[in-house]
Amino acid sequence: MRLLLFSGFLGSGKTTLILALAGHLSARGITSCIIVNEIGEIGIDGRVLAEGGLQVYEITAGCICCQIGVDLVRTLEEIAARYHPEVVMVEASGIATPAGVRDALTYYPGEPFEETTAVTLVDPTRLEALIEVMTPLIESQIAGADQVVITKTDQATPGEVERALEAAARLNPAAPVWTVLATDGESLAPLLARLEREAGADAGAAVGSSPPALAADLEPYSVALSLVAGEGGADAGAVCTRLLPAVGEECDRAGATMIGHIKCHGRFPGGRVHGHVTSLRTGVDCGGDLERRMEPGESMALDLAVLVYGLSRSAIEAIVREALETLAPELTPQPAARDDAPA
Ligand SMILES: Nc1nc2c(ncn2[C@@H]2O[C@H](COP(=O)(O)OP(=O)(O)O)[C@@H](O)[C@H]2O)c(=O)[nH]1
Ligand SMILES: [Mg+2]
Repeated sequence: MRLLLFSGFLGSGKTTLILALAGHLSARGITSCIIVNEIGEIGIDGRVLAEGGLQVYEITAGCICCQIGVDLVRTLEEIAARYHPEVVMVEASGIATPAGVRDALTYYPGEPFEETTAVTLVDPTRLEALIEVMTPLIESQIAGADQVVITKTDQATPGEVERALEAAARLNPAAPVWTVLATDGESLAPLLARLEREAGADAGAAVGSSPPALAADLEPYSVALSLVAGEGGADAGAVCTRLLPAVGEECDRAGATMIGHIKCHGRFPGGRVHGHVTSLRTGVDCGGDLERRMEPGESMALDLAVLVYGLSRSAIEAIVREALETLAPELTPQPAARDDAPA
């Protein structure tokens, strides 16, 4: 069993790349399992990945690098015993570093996970701002990588891509650097082929030391809601096109120092929708059955996660509550607990 570890700040594109790689590996008959570590009690990525028919384990109680490394080791043991896949892909939380996760892996009692390839994703549209305010985290994510992947080359300016390449060369001159557009299979193909080889080869990277705790002013907020369509029915995509931008803008107005990742995943009788905001500049990115109408009385099970810096959980909760009012009377939160909410 080989381990591919994906690090990178919140919203840098880890889940998107893992989905593409999982498809690539399975098309070649290579068995894989995925471990997703998301901070906050409700895992959205796990749901998205599992919908792709993948074998997914979620760890949401904290960060596997700084708080709950033991959960990662236990999960790996369980996967090894149950499935013995050829490849395990780990999506580290956005605030984890490869060195921190590698430290946690030293507690793994067996042999199999000594070969770990660390892949760090870099979002060039936010890199400069992030390096400024979160220097140790962002620098050690890049420095600890065996492969550096610069994503979102479609949204970034040429100057931003250039500066991301410079940062990678400065912080980690030995690592190969890839520039990709994750939504374009052709742009991803060489990287996927390389990761497939890494998944089968001994990468033998050095073990670093963990940086200090880095989550100081990030209070992750997540919530599972039932939203009921009013008398006129509802636009299923409204949670993505209206709710998420409203939450992002209000967080900004309330003094958030950095938007990490605001994301949602909704299921309703006619389909599902998902949306992401990683910066106000690039706006909301959404997908799924956005055009579907919900009939009056139908309900949507919505998972929402707000990972922003510099606001308290209670402030974020109030912002979400108010933003939900912008949907009224189209979609109204139902007070009763949802029966399909993740445990
Ligand atoms: N335009 C563009 N969007 C991307 C790219 N890669 C990822 N995204 C989007 O960035 C957002 C965050 O991606 P995700 O994979 O969830 O990031 P994670 O938090 O690192 O797992 C989503 O809206 C993705 O669709 C890319 O190469 N180009
Ligand atoms: Mg993710």
